[in-house]
Amino acid sequence: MSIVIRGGTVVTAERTFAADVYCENSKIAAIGENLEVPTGAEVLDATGQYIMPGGIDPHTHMQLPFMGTVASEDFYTGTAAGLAGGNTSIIDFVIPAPQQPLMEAYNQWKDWAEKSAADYSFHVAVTWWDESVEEDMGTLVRDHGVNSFKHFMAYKNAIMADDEILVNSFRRCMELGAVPTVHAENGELVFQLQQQMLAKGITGPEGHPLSRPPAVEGEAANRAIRIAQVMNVPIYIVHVSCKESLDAIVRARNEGQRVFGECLAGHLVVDDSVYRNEDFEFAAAHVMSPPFRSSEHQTALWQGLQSGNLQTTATDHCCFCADQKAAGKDDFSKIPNGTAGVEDRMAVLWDQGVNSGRLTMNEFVEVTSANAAKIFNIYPRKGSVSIGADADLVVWDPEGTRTISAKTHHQNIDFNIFEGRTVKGIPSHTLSQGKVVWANGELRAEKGAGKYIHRPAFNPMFDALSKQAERNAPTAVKRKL
Ligand code: DUC
Ligand code: ZN
Ligand code: ZN
Repeated sequence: MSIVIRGGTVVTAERTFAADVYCENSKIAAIGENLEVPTGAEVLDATGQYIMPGGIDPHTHMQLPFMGTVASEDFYTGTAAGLAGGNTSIIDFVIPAPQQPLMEAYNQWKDWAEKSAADYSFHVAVTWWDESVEEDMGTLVRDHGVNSFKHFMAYKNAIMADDEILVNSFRRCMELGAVPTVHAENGELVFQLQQQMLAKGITGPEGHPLSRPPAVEGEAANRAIRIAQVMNVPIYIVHVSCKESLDAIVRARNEGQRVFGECLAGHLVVDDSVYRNEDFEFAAAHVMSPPFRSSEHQTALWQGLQSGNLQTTATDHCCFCADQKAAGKDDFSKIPNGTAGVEDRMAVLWDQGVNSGRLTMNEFVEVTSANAAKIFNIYPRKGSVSIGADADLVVWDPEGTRTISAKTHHQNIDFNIFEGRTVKGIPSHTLSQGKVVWANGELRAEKGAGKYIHRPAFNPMFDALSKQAERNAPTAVKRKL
């Protein structure tokens, strides 16, 4: 199976140049002008279009069992919808129930993900702690290509990781060469603020952001970053939604700490007025955590991306339909948290980022694929257009437009947080493993075609960190008796 993409302009994180791209056996085999290719190769005309690495969404939750229900999007429908939007890989989350062995949960998620239409990988959440967790983390890193572990600092009485778990797990991550990631919200504060809102009679979705103000996120982000500093391990903060968290990241980065930040397409363009809408279905459909914020936070997030203090964009794709959201009709704290976006992230980022001049095309590639590939150690196999890389590519039509709507999207959810937004700049074609899986509106996703991506432990970065720790190591004071 071979294909040549002719006449386009290649855009990578580093540069922009005119070239044909030839793919053979799922890999990029040649890049250059007027390439001579074997007869029989399929030809795709990309005149006037950009050839970029397919998107990597480093934060999705397909078919997640959560808050008494299960996310409506499964690994097939979700990855297929991603392909329609130019997204060719996801990193999803294995989330063990408290006391559930990590390996058991990992095997369960692997099983569910076999139907994926695009390549996928897993962060594994640490939701509890004992020696078996420590051991399983080692097995996951050594034998299963997991190099990142997730910690929910919120969701008290469910999957929340307290400071004891964070310290133990971060230390273990450092030993293993794995990156700890955190959902940064102070779970105790959220819990108590929820009770306060309900006691005041605030039971509707407007109570959701009131119980999760920016300070709640900023405190947790700062705490996680400082724990990581003491444990001498890098850290990745997922879905940074507000200035307070970003400030904590910037402070630590300015001090030389290795801190990475992700923001969501939704947080960049949707504001918190949605929670005050009188229509319960509309407001509840936007309930996700952390919540959408007021516009000054959006400005801060864009600045974070522009300055490089935030490196990745994601979606936290976690779909619940109206009948599922109705579980919180009389109590906002019971509305399943989650919104969709895996199909829309790239177009929203291009439309609001590149068309507005906030991001260059190369920066667009950085924040939609290359940086995630680097941080999670799958670069240049993913996130690049280079010889030997996986042939996961998007052919981007900068003149094409689409009006986003739940009526026409491919995501398995009855709502779209970007509803009615007309975006300019859309994928005309998506290639996964060298095969055209999206062609001018035709989705050719294949159930089970996606492959599991092994992500090796990140030893070079950790070697540097342990050298730094040795330099800074305290010594005992010799005292006279
Ligand atoms: N936030 C959500 O909105 N949904 C899933 C989990 C999370 O942290
Ligand atoms: Zn989260
Ligand atoms: Zn999430």
